[in-house]
Amino acid sequence: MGYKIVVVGATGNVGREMLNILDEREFPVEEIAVLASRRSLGTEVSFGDRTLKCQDLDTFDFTGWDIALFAIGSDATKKYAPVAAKAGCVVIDNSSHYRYDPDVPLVVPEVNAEAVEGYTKKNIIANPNCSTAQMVVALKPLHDRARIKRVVVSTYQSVSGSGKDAMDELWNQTKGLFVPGQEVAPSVYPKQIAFNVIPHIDVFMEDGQTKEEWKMVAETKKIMDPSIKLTATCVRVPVFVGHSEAINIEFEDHLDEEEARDILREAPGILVVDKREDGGYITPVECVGEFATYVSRIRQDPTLDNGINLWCVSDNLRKGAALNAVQIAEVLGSRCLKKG
Ligand code: 11C
Repeated sequence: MGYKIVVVGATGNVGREMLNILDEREFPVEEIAVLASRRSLGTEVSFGDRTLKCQDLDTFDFTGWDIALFAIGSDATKKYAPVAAKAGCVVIDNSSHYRYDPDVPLVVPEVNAEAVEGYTKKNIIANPNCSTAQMVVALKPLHDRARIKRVVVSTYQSVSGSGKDAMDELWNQTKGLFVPGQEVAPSVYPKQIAFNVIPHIDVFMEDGQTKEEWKMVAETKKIMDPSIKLTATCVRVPVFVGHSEAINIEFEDHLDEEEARDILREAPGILVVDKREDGGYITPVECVGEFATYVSRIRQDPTLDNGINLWCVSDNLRKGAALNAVQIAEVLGSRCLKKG
């Protein structure tokens, strides 16, 4: 016996990955519906060896469905998630709309799986931002051992985080730079992304941080520990898929780099690739389509009493979005919505 699953936003980057991952992980699906906005009605998407036709989100009746994986923008989520939740269908939401709501758990299963049980207040569980998800997977086992005081993180985020139009902009702008007359002006991004980097993700806030940077702070505190101090600089890079992060961590207690490496090797969701030689680390193109969060370049920070540096890479459409949402559904199923 399986679950009746709805994927909302099934034609987008994340929605399609949700379908792939439900299939790859053999999630017990009894019935599945794929929903999209009216302009994508009838669009076909793949689910394993089946082809599914998108139905209208506006008129869909969520009654009798168990779990809805939402992968649509915040405004649409605000409108439709309460409709699904009220009909008794548990929403797992990938947008930022509910993340900071104290009545909605924000969950990364490797870190705070038990928080899923708080879904009952609103029938909604939030999925974190991609840059937070992979980082907390790497931070949690180290925090458990040596208590993190402060984190300084710089991100190198792929354009798929901004959606399909941004991937097209990188592709067309890159080609256009070599073909006179076919140059492509920035449109999704405020500056050229091809052969460039842009220190700006999401909107600017009053204090000079961007919202992406603020999210990393707020979400780490909610998922892991409110006492952790964190400062981030988030940068868009001309990579299609895969976010990378250079993370500097200051601990309360001393943590030797060898022990940090051993802890991370044993930690759930992590693969350590850390040979101190040419190519002995992971880059974003190598993590595409993978489930793991990769950690490389683990080393002592000699400028701190108790400091470690590391490099963390993951598929932002997977661990950063669709995979984490499916993992939440797995935990919800095994802890709260048992079938059979
Ligand atoms: C990016 N992290 O790479 C963003 C995408 O809050 O879910 C996801 C935004 C979010 O642009």
